[in-house]
Amino acid sequence: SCSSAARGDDARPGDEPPAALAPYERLLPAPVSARAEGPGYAFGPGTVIRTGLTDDEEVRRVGELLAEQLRGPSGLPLPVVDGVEGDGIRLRIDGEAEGAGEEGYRLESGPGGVTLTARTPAGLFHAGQTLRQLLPVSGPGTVPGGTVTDAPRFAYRGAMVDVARHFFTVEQVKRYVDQLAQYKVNTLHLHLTDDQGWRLAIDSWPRLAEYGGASEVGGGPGGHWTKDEYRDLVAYASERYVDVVPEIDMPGHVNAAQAAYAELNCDGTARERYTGIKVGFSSLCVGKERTYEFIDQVLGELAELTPGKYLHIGGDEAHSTPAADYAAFMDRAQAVVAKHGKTVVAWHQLATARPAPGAVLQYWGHDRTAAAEKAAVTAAAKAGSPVILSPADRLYLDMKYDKETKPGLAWAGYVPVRRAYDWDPGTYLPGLPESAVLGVEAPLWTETIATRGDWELMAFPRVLGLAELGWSPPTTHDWPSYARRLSAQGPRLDAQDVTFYPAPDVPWG
Ligand code: TNX
Repeated sequence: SCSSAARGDDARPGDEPPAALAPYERLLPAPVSARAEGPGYAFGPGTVIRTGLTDDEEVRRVGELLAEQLRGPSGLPLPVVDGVEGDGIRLRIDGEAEGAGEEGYRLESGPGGVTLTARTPAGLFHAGQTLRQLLPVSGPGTVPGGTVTDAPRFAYRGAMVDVARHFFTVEQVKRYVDQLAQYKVNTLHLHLTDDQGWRLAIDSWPRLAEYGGASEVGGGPGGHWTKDEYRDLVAYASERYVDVVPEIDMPGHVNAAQAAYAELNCDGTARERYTGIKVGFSSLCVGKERTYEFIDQVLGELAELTPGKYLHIGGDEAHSTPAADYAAFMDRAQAVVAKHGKTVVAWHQLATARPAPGAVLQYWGHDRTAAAEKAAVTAAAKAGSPVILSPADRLYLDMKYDKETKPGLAWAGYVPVRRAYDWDPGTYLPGLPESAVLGVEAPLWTETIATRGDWELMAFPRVLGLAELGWSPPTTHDWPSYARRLSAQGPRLDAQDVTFYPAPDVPWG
């Protein structure tokens, strides 16, 4: 792949990476505890995956998926069978599994096999991802003897993609889901609409996707997803224990909708399509009743497509909406979300209006964000709004790594790999206790990103830092150790044909 070509010129075949890590030391995200002990389990042609009782269909599905993920690298048949007795890989649900919580697990490896135990199928899925990392990148291999006990630090570990600025296929998004889920990321936030394009078919307003979807930054053809394609993506993510949080951005970032429907404009005139990269120029018509019929129907259809509990309503950069109008609009938009049985997520600007009880705020400020703006977020958190941290100068995957990075923006500064990882979400915002932090999310805005290669180059390896910050206990936080573990992921990413930036601050082998 491009990454190995870019870095490997003086490495000879057979060279070990500097200080090669033993399997239990290279896990990423770092687990709560991992201990190597005694002889391990050798995978071979006879290895089976045992998924307990026949009637537990979900565990069976987790087993099938794990088998699929291990077959390619190992070259083994790995049949999935019922029952738990006997050698091999055993998946066990245990309602009492200590310390496991909703997503945690225990992995025990010895000569007779590897036992994965969790309270939930999600926990078993995560255990399976750990097992993948304990095996070699290719070939059957041996899982060394030992035990891993693990559970996440934060409930929400997310990544966002903006499919509005540039359109991407469902297939490409699924590929990202697989890449993320193997590092225990459990939420995919989809930025579905913006000035440049509307990407999801809405039955009651068909021109949103048909006309509003047929454009993108730079003047390309754009595109949109049908409801069936979208349902398929949501189901695919859900089988990998990734929840989809869909976003319809409002009251700003709506030019595509206003180009499709004249009635969404205060002056009753349809807007021209927009293919540039400015922000903050469009606004829904706050004083018009039709606006609220529109958001009710759109969010109603979206809620029906969404098994998860969150709907994201944007609320950022509404520079063309006066503050009082913004607050009045967001009151009504939040009520619409509640009416459809969902919980609001919005960008942190909602803190300056009136967040509904329990509305989640997504903070996207940076080190130079005004103290008053940060204080509004912590005040809302004290009043009951959980916070998702997406600091732009840490987790924005569209920020350039350094001045050499071709795609990307730099308004929040450069974000090298170390900067993306080396901070603490639990103490990041002054006055925001860790208990108010729902989790972390890394957004990928796509004004400058139009291809799978650029997408992956910007996301990898920084999104692994997000995965680690979201999952691993703070006691494991240590840049040199993280950098070594990250370097150990290089060959895995290469084997999966992931384009990643061979960042100079990481000791790649
Ligand atoms: C800010 S972050 C935006 C987006 C841009 C992004 C580019 C946020 C809530 N709004 O509209 O795409 O910066 O980095």
